[in-house]
Amino acid sequence: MATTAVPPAPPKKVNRIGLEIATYKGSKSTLCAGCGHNAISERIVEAFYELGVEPHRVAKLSGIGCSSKSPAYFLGSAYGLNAVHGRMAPVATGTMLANRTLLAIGVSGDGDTASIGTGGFVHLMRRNLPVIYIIEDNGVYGLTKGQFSATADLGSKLKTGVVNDLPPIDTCALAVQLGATYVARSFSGDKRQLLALLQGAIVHRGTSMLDVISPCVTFNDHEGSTKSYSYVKDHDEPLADVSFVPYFQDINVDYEPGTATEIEMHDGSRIVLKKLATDYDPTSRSEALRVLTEAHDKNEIVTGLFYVNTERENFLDLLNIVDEPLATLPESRVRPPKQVLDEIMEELK
Ligand SMILES: Cc1ncc(C[n+]2csc(CCOP(=O)(O)OP(=O)(O)O)c2C)c(N)n1
Ligand code: SF4
Ligand SMILES: [Mg+2]
Repeated sequence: MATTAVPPAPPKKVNRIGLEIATYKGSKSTLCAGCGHNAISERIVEAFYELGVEPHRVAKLSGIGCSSKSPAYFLGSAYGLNAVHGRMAPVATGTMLANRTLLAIGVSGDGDTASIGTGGFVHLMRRNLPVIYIIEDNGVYGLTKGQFSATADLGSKLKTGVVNDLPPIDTCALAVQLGATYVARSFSGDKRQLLALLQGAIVHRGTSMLDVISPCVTFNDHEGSTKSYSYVKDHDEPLADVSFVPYFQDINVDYEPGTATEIEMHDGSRIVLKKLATDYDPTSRSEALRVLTEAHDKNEIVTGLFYVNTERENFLDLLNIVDEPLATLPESRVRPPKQVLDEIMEELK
């Protein structure tokens, strides 16, 4: 009797450090189907997988909100701390001071950042703490049933007909003005742009602030909302076409001379920005603030990389923080010797 040989299973696809994409996923999402936050988690999984970051090197931080639940849905084997409302920034600061070898990714909401967490946000930006700070921006407090947040646009309407009568806080303009060194806006529905911007943020050694417009399908996806899928698709004006080339891939991105800007990141990776309608210099803070102010005045949604600065010293270098996790340092390295204390006492006599 003839036997049919069972074909061998196809080899599993792995990244450059031999891990499958499943290793970069987290628990099953409990957010609403179609929520923009789910798409952002998917891009985070892809970005870390493609760059071959070891998940145990990553610390995930968040506050409270549907957005702040997201870290549960990516990098299941990374460290994680889900803090209280508006406290992602201080917790991220403490984490990086305690162990600078970690790669911190913080996920916050527009409510979590632009109201209760504003103090922590502004100080993190001005310190240029190395962290990827993502705002999953839907213009509402999704978790508490859809009240306007401080990023809601003037004139935007709730389902009940209530109109927002306050101007929005532009978290990108604030971040640029305060000193963050990688500032971008994207849309959860723009897979390509968001993935490239996330990869750039992962290799950047300073504060990367990504405001990602992320529609709330349950409370803010109707006509009259300026953060709905259809509104953002119709009004999205990308500054440039963004590509990311990691340092370990020798790829040449094709472009005509003079039609693109290449930015070399600390590790040798490159961000290539192909010009679209306008000429734009992402290394100029004043250009970034001009574009953001103009977009605000014209009610336009401009997306892309607004500002990048690979020169400014980050907070950990400024403080001369040692490489070893602080908790592992022996007493002899964290406590001044007796002789130093004696000298101080002498001076006080
Ligand atoms: C100190 C405190 N105040 C208020 C709340 C209630 N609360 C929970 S989540 C939230 C806002 C969430 O909005 P956002 O950060 O935009 O996240 P989203 O749910 O929209 O993703 C609020 C006000 C809380 N949990 N703690
Ligand atoms: S309520 Fe809105 S923000 Fe929260 S999970 Fe549902 S769609 Fe997402
Ligand atoms: Mg929100």
